[in-house]
Amino acid sequence: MKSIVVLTGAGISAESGVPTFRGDDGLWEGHPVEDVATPEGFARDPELVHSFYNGRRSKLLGGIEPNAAHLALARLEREFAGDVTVVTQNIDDLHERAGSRCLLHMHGELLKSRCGNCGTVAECRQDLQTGVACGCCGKSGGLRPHVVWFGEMPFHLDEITGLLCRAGLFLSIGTSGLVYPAAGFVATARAAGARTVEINLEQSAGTICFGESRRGAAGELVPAFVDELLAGGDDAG
Ligand code: BJW
Repeated sequence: MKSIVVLTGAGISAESGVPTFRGDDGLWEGHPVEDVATPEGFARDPELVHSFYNGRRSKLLGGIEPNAAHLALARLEREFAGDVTVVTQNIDDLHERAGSRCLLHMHGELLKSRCGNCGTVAECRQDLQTGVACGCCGKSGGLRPHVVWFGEMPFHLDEITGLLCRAGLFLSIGTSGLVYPAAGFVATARAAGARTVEINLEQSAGTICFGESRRGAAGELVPAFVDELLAGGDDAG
């Protein structure tokens, strides 16, 4: 029995009301990406970066819910006879709230903070500010969102590479294919012999790399594809 690796991006959470990054009304709107998603931007203006993430955290905690695509992936993990791992670029917690358990957050988690002084990662459901002290080392000024910015090393890469090399199916959902190393996962999986399927509203920068592309909203296409996989019409099973 082969395994399935699912890569998700901002598009899977769009129907839950979380803006994507690169859409017309995307998350970067009003902010050059270098100001809010690089270590240099944080060093230059930590309050701006905190306010960007504080706004997203309070929105996430204020009524955003998983949608049909998140729920379908959790069902796939429960009911598929082989292993299913979701690798998400998203920092929201919608996959875990939907019930996914085998889940890797390669770009970190919005509901965690990390101390730049002692490295402690802690749950964080409140606003962060530069004056907040770390609960572990007691120093203030070092806390930052536990996320991966441009120029930083994503998390779990060795484990993800191993999974891609053993996958029977690589499914990519709602990602632009612009940001590496995630954008290169399809090539790794394909070289290892996996079936590769993309689900996206539009053509992405990575579409050409996939064996199959399905166009439309994740909330409709993911449940339908999961039904297909569980009915056994798939060569990963
Ligand atoms: C729907 C939908 C619906 C909408 N249904 N679909 C030159 C070449 C190659 C690489 C580089 C380069 N120069 C620099 C780099 C490296 C750099 C990089 O990739 N830059 C590119 C911009 C060129 N990468 C890095 O720095 C990474 N680290 C790194 O490389 O370390 C060194 C290394 C070396 C060797 C091996 C491994 C590593 C780190 C990248 C960190 C990215 N961080 C962010 C912020 C995270 C925290 C936060 O959330 O604020 O991650 S940036 C942002 O982009 C976020 C996302 O996870 C990521 C990807 O965005 P995503 O998910 O694709 O969203 P969108 O908005 O772009 O697209 C949404 C898609 O959904 C669209 O296609 C829509 O059509 C679709 N959609 N609604 C289905 N309802």
